[in-house]
Amino acid sequence: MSDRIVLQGVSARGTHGVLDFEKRDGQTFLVDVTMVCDLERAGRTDALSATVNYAEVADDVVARITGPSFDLIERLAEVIADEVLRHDLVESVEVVVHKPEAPVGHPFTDVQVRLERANAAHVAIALGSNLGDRGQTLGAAVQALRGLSGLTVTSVSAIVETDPVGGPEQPPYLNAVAVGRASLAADELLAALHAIEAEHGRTREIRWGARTLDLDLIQYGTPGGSREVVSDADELTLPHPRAHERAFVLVPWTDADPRATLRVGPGDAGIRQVAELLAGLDRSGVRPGPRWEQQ
Ligand code: A4P
Ligand code: MG
Repeated sequence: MSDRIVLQGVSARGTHGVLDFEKRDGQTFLVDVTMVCDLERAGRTDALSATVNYAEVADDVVARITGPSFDLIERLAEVIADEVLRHDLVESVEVVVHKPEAPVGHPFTDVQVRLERANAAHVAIALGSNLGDRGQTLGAAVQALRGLSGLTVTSVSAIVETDPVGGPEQPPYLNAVAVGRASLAADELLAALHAIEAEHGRTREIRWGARTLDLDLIQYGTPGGSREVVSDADELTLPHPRAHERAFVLVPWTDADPRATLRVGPGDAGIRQVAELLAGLDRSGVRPGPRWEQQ
């Protein structure tokens, strides 16, 4: 694939840097984004919906430059790459962050960080625990997810404590959601999640009963995108059939990814913002949970 959209020199003031005055006074950052994507359909149809809107990408870049301060331009470049890769059409992206006013201590013309990232299926994984040391188990589970080859975890929610929904009488849960990009196929990812559950002493006696660790694959692939998997198979139902009605999934999911969407029915009309679905749910059983011990 050699088609590309190149957006160069998007600039704004930001407060990224290690030194106090950089965080206080700010300086100019410039960003170049090169998106590798198949542009033939856009070229044939002349439809904006068949391509990536570079004005939207520029908005996202500026929002990240002017957003929360990072110490490193490596981190700024990484979060910009994550943002660009939300567009399913983008197969890979190169991001360059320039910091021409960096405190280098000598005359210089530019310093830049350049990174390249490949796209994959965007996934959401729900974590739950209501037996044993729940916080410790969730932390270890996130570490195990980060260690999976074929999965890049891009964001993890805060932990929430939740009243149990369904099943026999059981203790309250800690829940969280991790989102990322998977090059593992959906069934391979589910098998990896089951292996992590098993490492944490999960046994399956009572469906919906208490458990040390539950890892559910909520969604595989962006709804409406080329990598989306929809399945009604018992061994792997996608999207997860109960996620849309569960505040204990949607609250942490919007925390990890405020712009997440979920398929609740067929076609484009069946794709909904997770934040919107959540607005219609009773959230009274979901409370802030403990801080992450480690992840
Ligand atoms: N399976 C099919 N689709 C999927 C999928 N998308 N992700 C199959 C994960 N697994 C999927 O799951 C049973 C079978 O579902 C697996 O063999 C898998 O191949 P399980 O984890 O063995 O059993 P489970 O967790 O008891 O069932 P399930 O259906 O995952 O239960 P839920 O719906 O997740 O409910 N209340 C609160 N507050 N917080 C919770 O986390 N969790 C549950 C479990 C109930 N109440 C809760 C919570
Ligand atoms: Mg489960």
